[in-house]
Amino acid sequence: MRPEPTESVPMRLAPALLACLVALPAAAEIEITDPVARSSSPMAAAAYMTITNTGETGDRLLGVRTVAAERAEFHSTEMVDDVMRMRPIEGGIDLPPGASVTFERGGDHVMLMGLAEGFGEDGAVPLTLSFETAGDLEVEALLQD
Ligand SMILES: [Cu+2]
Repeated sequence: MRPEPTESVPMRLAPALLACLVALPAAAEIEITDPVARSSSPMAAAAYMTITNTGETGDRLLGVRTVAAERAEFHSTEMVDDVMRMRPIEGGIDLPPGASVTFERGGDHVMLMGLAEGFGEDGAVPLTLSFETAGDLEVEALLQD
């Protein structure tokens, strides 16, 4: 007797579910948790998440790109004379073994400028994070109000 061939059913995943799934990294050493995005104006948005190097070798976050905006870069935030100033983080971000970097509101963040038409229409923003060792990892940041 032959086993019945299993039928493969193409699935359309809801963005929320997708956001969970992409937390499983392509390279096992980098873990990305809670990726979310928030639009601050019709022109710009920021993305937040925690990136952890769970491996035993160091890595380095080199850059970010997206089809959802003209420009994507890492920013730091600092208070200068009671004014919040953002500036691009140059030269990548080191991730020694066991280290995490957290992008969060009011702190370091992923800045998206020149939002593409239909930005976040399906409730998520696709981001590609480039690592020196782990290579490119895809993330779907869940769009929040
Ligand atoms: Cu910024």
